[in-house]
Amino acid sequence: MTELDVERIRKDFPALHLTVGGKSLVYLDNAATSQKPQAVIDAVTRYYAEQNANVHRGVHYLSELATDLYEKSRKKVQKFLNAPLTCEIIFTRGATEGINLVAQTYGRAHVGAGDEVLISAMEHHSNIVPWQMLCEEKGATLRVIPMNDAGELLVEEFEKLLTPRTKMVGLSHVSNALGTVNPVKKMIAMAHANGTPVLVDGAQSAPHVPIDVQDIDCDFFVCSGHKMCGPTGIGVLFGKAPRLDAMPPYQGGGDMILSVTFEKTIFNSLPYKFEAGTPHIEGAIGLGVAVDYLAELGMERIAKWEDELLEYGTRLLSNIDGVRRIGTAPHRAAVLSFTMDCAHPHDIGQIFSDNGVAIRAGHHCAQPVMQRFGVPATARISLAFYNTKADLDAAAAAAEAVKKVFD
Ligand code: 7TS
Repeated sequence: MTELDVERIRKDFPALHLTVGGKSLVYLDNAATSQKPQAVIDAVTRYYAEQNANVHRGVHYLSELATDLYEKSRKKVQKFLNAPLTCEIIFTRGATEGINLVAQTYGRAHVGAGDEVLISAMEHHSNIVPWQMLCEEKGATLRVIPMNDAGELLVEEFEKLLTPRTKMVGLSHVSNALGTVNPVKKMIAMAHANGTPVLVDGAQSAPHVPIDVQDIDCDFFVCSGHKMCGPTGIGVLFGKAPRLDAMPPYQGGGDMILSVTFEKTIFNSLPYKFEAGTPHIEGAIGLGVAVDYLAELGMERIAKWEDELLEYGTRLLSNIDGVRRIGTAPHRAAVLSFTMDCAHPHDIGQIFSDNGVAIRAGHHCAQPVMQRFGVPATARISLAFYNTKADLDAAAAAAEAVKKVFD
């Protein structure tokens, strides 16, 4: 396997060449959102300049062109996730909307009073709150798979929590707060042995590791385009066709119907049943270009380079006195969360920013993770394939600057 030519790749990303406050930007907040390559920016601009029309309704040239581009993107995403069928790819606003869609359709139809929904202790709020809302509505109970002090899920506890009452499992593939890569394939097999479907939150895995929804055998998989070099406001829900087919629609409106009378509406087939209204056309087109871009670099190569960066960054941080790493599982991806004895994470984030280094500080929309580790917040470095060891050197220098100010 040849290695990534990171210096060449960086030329594709205009934002990586910005200066902030007179310093070259070092962008290490990729878990929040990734930067975009010129090809994606161009695709979005081209759509508005040369291809703009609504999809699935016009017989005129532009509408057919826009529809063709929109549907080609669906195929590209299908290939990227290795989904068996194109109609199993639903365009959403993002991972959050995908999870809400499943909770409100599959969940409402299958979870009843006394049932249980099982999620992990390291979920993002978007894979907690929709299930909590569903459980409250239905009189069901939300159960939580615990984790150890390294931030690894306790798989044997998961097995014990699976009972005939468990109607749904929601699992993050990679934790945004800890970086832990969860053994989803194994856990999905265990859930299936219990007759329970599994939704995998791939918001933090799809940008970093090869995804094969057939291999892991998940029932649902969600991800966000903006974390994968694509536009904001576009994401993907993969669902196994028989499950999606049996689910009621999420929203009603145009495009999701075959026929409407005041007495009765016949819903459209997959995937349109779940795409009510005018979709985010340029977002889907841009996402298609983004997944092509990632696939051309090669997700295996991306994962290998990011692993090398993660190891390098972990070593740098571990050598700084007073740094506590949060999330020390052996199998992690792209995320380095930490606290420092001398400063609050928000102050760390500010001083990093003063040094041109963009990281995130806060609870990362994973407050239960913060509670589990007894911290109010963490500072978080999160990587992408276009990052370099020099970026991590700059982060380490910024951490030393924090110590100078606060120690
Ligand atoms: N799931 C995980 C694991 C995430 O990390 C995020 C966003 C989401 C779901 C929601 O994605 P959205 O695109 O629908 O908003 N995580 C982060 C983060 O770590 N920092 O900012 C957003």
